[in-house]
Amino acid sequence: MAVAEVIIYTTAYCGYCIRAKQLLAKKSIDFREVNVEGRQELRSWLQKRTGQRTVPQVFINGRALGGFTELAALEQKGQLDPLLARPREPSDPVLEFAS
Ligand SMILES: N[C@@H](CCC(=O)N[C@@H](CS)C(=O)NCC(=O)O)C(=O)O
Repeated sequence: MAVAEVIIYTTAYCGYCIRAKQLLAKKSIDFREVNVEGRQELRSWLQKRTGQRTVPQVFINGRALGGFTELAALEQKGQLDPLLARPREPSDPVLEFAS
């Protein structure tokens, strides 16, 4: 059972976002979804924070993981579950835009 804080930044018509959410849902992982559409300040923050211009962007316990491709690669290598199993700690980064 996942206990980490998972936040995924998305837009509505985004195939990679759907695939990322499906992967998480298939694993019964609770996540918070933040739609960045029409939120320029949030989009700018996200680009600065991740160095990426695309969505989705997935964060686990405040750390940027990447998009669907990175999420799926971690899952395939068996490296996703350990990240999801670790609860958020006070020393983990706080996301300025988490809703
Ligand atoms: N490799 C990325 C691809 C993500 C991607 O291409 N997302 C599209 C939307 S589905 C996007 O943000 N396109 C806008 C752009 O490329 O600027 C992933 O796996 O998440």
